[in-house]
Amino acid sequence: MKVFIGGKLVDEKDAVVSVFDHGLLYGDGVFEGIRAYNSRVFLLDEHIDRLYDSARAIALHIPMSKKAMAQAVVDTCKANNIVDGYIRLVVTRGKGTLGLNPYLCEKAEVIIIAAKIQLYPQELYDNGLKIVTVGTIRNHPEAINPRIKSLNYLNNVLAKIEAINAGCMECLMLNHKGEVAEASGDNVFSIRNGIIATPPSSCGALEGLTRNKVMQIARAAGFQVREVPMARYDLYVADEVFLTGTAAEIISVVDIDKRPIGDGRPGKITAQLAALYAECARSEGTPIK
Ligand code: PXG
Repeated sequence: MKVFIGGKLVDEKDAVVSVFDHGLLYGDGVFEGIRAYNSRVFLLDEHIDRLYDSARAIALHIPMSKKAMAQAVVDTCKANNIVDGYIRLVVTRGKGTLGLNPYLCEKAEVIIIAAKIQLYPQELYDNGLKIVTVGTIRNHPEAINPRIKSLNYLNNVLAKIEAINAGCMECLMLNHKGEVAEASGDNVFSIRNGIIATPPSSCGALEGLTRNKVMQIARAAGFQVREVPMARYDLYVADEVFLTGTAAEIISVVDIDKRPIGDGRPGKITAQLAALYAECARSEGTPIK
């Protein structure tokens, strides 16, 4: 495997970072998870825009133009013969001292890995996920704003640990006000009486690109889509609930905190949206070749 690091493509074994990199020492950096389908990079410009917004929010200067970054993603895919794959784009603060001061770090490090991912087994796409609400709340927006896709993912990791300890593969996270925020690595949607709803990013959700795409697809298909604050109650009484994410794509939730959602089976509208999403994924995007 070839990895992009230090401005060039190198062999996997030579793709190393310093132990003084603040990405490692402090989780100081930003990242994106991107999909490639059918030899095209899906939503590439949107991912790059979000990456640069995240970097701006943490006062991190990315030493490459957006155009050069997009080209580097495509080149890394090409070098690894990616047809369908998962790309991890990471920008760390770079090598610094053992002190916190990010201004002492020389230069941000840009890393691009193009590989594969399968988040959940097929069985869970067929039968749906069971999730639980966890005690770990989403980061307070004035501590680390959840809209920043930072390398500091302990908040999400702690939530994931609680989910797994409870026998679930994903969880529901609330914000500091007790409102529904999102899952540990996915956005959450409800459907009731044909109306599709998801919490606004101000409730502690990452502005997921899959979320945005699903809202766009749903509106184009004639559904009413709302971004509204939600309580767990709204999910418990929904007809359908599903999660969205680049890695997870669209997956039904059939049980939350031991309340079956709807009839306890993956819903019809969710399946319709998943089919429309799959069609976009395979036909849109930036060509790799
Ligand atoms: N919320 C959070 C907190 C995320 O990390 C999403 C929502 C979905 O966003 P996109 O833009 O991908 O639709 C994410 C992204 C994992 C994993 O292993 C998940 C993400 C990133 C890295 C790893 O579950 N999700």
